[in-house]
Amino acid sequence: MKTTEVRLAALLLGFALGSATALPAAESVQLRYAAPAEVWTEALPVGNGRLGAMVFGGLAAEHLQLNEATLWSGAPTEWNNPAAKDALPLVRAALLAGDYVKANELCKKLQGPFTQSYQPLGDLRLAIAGTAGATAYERNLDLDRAVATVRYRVGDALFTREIFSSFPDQVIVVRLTCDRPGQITFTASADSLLRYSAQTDGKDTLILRGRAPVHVDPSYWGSANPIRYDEGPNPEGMTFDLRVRVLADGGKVISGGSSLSVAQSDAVTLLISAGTSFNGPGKSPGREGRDPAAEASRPLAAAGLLAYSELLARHTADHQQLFRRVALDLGHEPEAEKLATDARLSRFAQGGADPGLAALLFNYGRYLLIASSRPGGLPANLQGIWNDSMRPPWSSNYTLNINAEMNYWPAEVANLAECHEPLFAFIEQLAVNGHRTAAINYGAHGWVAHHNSDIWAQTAPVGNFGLGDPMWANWQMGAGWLSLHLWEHYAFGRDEVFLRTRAWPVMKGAAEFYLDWLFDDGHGRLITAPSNSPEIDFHTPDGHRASVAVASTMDLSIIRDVFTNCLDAAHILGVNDDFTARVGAARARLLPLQIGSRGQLQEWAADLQETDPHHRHTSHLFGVYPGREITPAAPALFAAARKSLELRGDDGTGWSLGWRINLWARFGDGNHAYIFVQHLLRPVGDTTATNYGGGGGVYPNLFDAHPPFQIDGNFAFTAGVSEMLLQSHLGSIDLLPALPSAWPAGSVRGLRARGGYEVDLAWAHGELRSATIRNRSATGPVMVRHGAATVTLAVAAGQAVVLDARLALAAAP
Ligand code: FUC
Repeated sequence: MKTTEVRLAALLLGFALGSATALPAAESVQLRYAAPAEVWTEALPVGNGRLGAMVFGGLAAEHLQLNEATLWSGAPTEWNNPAAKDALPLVRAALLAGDYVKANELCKKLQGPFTQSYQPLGDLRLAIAGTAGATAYERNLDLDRAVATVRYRVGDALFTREIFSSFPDQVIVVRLTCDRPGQITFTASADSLLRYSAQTDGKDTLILRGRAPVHVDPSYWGSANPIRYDEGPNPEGMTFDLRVRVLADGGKVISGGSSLSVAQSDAVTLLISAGTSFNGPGKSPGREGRDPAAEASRPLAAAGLLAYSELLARHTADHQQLFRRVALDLGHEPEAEKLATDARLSRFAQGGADPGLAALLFNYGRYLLIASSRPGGLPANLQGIWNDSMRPPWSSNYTLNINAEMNYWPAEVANLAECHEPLFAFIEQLAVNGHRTAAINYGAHGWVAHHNSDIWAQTAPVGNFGLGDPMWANWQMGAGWLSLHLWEHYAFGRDEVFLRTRAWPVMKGAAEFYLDWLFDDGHGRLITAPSNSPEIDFHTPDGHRASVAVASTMDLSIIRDVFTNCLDAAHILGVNDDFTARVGAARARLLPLQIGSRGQLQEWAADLQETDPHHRHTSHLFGVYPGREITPAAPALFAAARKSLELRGDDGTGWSLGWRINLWARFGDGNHAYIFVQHLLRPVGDTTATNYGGGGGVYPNLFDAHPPFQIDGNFAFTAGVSEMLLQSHLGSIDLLPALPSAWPAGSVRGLRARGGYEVDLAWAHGELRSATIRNRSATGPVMVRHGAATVTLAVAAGQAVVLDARLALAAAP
C-alpha cells in the first residue's frame, strides 16, 4: 500500500461512545473435536482464575483433572543470603579484570533456595452407565460462553454434558442431561496425587481432604528425595479440601464409602468446590492457615441455592462482559472451518489457508487470561492454573526473566485490564519481600526480585545456595521488568489514583535498587555487574564459556525503562525531589547501547560471541518490545536491533515464537511476524519432552507448546496479533502497522491504545478502510498515524471519531 497517498480524515465527530457487540463467528470461538481426549494436552480447560478443570470428555469414563490456584508446596522460608554481600565485590573485581569464568563461579555464592511448586488438586471421575453403542460423539469448548460441552447419542436419546467454572459463584459446575427422562446413571469418585483421604457426608457430597508436600524440588533438578512431606506431629504444608455435591432431578442418589452414585435421574448438576489453607505469602499454611473445609463449603452452600439455569446465566454474563469487548475477523476459509480443531491445525501446517485459525488462537489467549487471572487471586503461573503433575515443568512457578511478564502482554491492549490486577497484587508482595533481599543480600535500598518466584513471593536468586548455574539463577532485573506492568496499566487506562497509590511506590522502589546497584565504570558511565542476558552464554576471549558479564543490554534497557517511566510518572504526579534528580542524573550516565561487529545490537557491553546464535531468548531486544527505548527515532540502534533479530533466526520455543511476533510487529514487518504466527500454530502432537532448541507450536487443545506446555506462548500470540494491528508506544496511535499479506481483509473491534482510547479497525485488499477512535479516559488531543499519514484528533470525553480512509479528505487540524 502506498501509505503516503492515504489521508486520514475525521469523517464524523461526536459519535456516541459504546461499540457494537455483534456475536462472534462460531469458527473463531470454538474448539471442536470428534473424539474424547486421550492425553492431558487434548483435554479442554475451564477456569475462573482459581478453580480450573481439564475436561477429557470420556464417554463411559469422564475425567476432570482439577486445580486450585493457591495449592502449592512449601511454606514461607528464609531465602535471603547474608554471605552474598561479601561475595559481590569479589564477583565485580573478577569481571572488571576480565575473568568471566571466575566471576561465574563466585556468583554461586549469591544464591538462595529453589522456589516451591504449583500442585495438582485432584481428579474427579464419573463412571457413566448406558454409553454402549454411542454415536455422533462431539466435544467442544465455546470461548464465547466459556462452557465445555460433550454430546452423543445412544439410540434416539441425546446426551449432553456441560462444564464451566464460575467466577461469580466460585464453583465448577457439571450438568448431565438427556432428552429422555430417567437416563442419567453414574458413579462419582475423586482422588489426588497428593496425600489425601476421601469420604462422603452420607448424603450428597463427596469430600476429599489432603495435604501438600512441605518441599518439592524443581523438575529439572535431579535429587534422591524430590517430594518431601512434613511427617512431624504438627506438620507444615498446605492443607486442602475438595467437595463435590450432587444435585439430582429425580432418580436416586446413593452414598457409598467414598463415592456417590446416581441412578436414573432426569438430569444432574455437580457442584465442585475447593479451598486451601493458604493465608497469604507470609503465613505458615500448616499452622496459621485458613480452614480449607470452610473455604470449600461456603460457595458450595451458596451455589446450591441457585438453579442450574441461574448458575449458567450468571457465569456467561460475567464472562461475556470481558470476552465480548474485543472481536477479530481475519477472513474465512469454509473448507477449513468445518473441520475439527486438530484437523484444522494439520491442514494449516500443510499450507492450507485458514486465517480464522489465527483468530481462534487470538481469542483463546483472551479466554485463557479470563480463566486464569481474576481480581483477588494469584497471577497466572507458567501453566496458568492447569497442572496435573506434582513436579510440573520448571515448578510451574513465576519465572520473571520473561514468562510471568509475557502472560500479561495482552492484558491491556486486548482490553482485559482487570485480569492484570492479580499480577499487581503479587508485585506489591514481591516489593515487600524484595526490600529485605536487597538489604540483606546486597546492602541496597529499594527492592529486588530475581529469576524465579512462587506463591510465597520468593525474591532471592535460586540455585540451592551455590548449586545453580548463574546463567539462569542470577539475574537482578525482576523488579524492573515487573514495574513496567504497573506503568502500562496507567498508560492505557489513565487512572491517576492507581499511578499515585500503587504504581509509584513499586516503580520508585525498583529504581532505588538500581540506583544502588549501578556503579561507575571508571569513565563516568554507569554499568551493572554481575550481569546476565538470560539464559545465554558466550565464548570468553580465552576460549571458555561463561554467562555472567558486565552491563548486558537487557540490564541497561530495563533500568532505562524504569528510570524513564519513573520520570514520566513523577511529571504527572508533580513529584520533583532528590529522588527524581538522582534518577535523571543516573539515566543520563547509563552506558549507551552499542552496535557490534556484525552490525547487531550488542548483547553485552563487550562485543562477545554468543554460543547459541539461535537462542530462544531475545533479551537484548527488550527496548523494542515490550519496552519503548529502541524506536525508529534512533535509526542506527533500531536497524542494529533488527539485525540481531535476523541473526536469531526464524524458529524457537513456543514463547520465543510469541515474542518474535511482537518484535517483528514493532519493526513494522507484518510478513515476517506472520512466519511466527504460522510456527506458533504448528501442531506438536503429544510431545511433552522439554525442547530448548526450537520446535514450539501448539497441542491439539491449542495450549502453547514450549514444549512442554507453557501458557506464555498463548498470551504472547494474542499480544502479537494485537501489535500487528495496532500500536501506541510512540505517543501516537498507529493503525495497521504490520498487516501481513495473508490477512488482506478483516476487522477488529475493541483493542486499547495508550492514552485512554479504544480502537476499531476495518481493512480490505490490504488497505485500511476505517478506524473508530473512542475516548474512554483520555484528556487532550492524540495523533493517529497510518504509514506516513497522520491526523491529530481531539476526541471529546465519552465520544468517538470515525476515520474513513477511502474518502481521502484533507487531514483535520
Ligand atoms: C526460562 C526459559 C525456559 C523456560 C523456563 C520456564 O528458564 O529459558 O525456556 O521458559 O523459563
